[in-house]
Amino acid sequence: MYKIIAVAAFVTSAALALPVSALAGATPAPAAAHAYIGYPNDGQVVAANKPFRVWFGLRYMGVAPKGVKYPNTGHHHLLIDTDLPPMDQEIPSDRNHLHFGAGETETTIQLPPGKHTLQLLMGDDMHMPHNPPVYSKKITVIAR
Ligand SMILES: [Cu+2]
Repeated sequence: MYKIIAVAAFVTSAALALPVSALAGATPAPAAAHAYIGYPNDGQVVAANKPFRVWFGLRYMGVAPKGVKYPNTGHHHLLIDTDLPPMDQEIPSDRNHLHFGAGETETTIQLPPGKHTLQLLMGDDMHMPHNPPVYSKKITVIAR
């Protein structure tokens, strides 16, 4: 009788574990990996409708172009005025989710007047977030 109860408990915990593992992509990332926006700074004022440079920072992980599967690498995605996308799906590609599939570590963007947010999210060779996902702090820039 005790044996049956133990098996039932195991099955329950295994079933509960499934949705958790589905919250990230399949490609592992080093636990220490860390993305950050080197420029602009959080709260920085930039000129509206004028190009400015955004620097992508990454520690304890490497950059590889899209389609290249190599351990502990990925490519940058710049999220503009949006929240993090689902971590178990391919990162969208639109004006709010820019892919840097050539392995770029900086870009130039311009923003209309107002308050905007920028955030980096790493994706693997298939544009999926890693496990655990590697993303920067979301920063605010003011364009005026
Ligand atoms: Cu991508």
